Amino acid sequence: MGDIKVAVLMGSKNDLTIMEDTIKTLKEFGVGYEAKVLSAHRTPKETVDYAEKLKNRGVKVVICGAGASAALAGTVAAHTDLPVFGVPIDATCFHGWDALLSTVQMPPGVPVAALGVGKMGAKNAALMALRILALQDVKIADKLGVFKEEQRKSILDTQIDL
Ligand code: RP5
Repeated sequence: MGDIKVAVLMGSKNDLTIMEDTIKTLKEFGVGYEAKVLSAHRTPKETVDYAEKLKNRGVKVVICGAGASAALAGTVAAHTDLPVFGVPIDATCFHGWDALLSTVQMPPGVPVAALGVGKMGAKNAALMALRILALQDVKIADKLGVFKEEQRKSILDTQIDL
């Protein structure tokens, strides 16, 4: 897969059932990624250390999935200049509302781009990362074009007689 272009973080190994959709999409496009479990609350020093080194390692985009009082994306965004996407995860009795609000409601000056809750957000986070990479990589841009066309056809193929 070559160089690591996208870092995929999650606050718990239990988040992998959602974040595997991010990883699957990046794999399908053949983009180099690194997946890691790091918690803003439970491994704060390691999270900051990891975030601070990302840019010099050549990583271009960061995707963070977290549930509950989801601080992972915000913490990473505070410690890197790279674009950071947050995927809120349904992990508590609040069914993702807690993580959504934590992720989307960042103070001005520390941007996190929040995706939808759960698997749809996980997949779209990968697609957004690919769109950013595609600005400077024509191969990824071409693959995104093919993906879009296949998606269009698959919807048209599901028509039913009414
Ligand atoms: C968050 O707390 C994690 O991202 C996870 O979604 C949630 C619960 O963590 P576990 O108890 O499953 O490790 O930090």
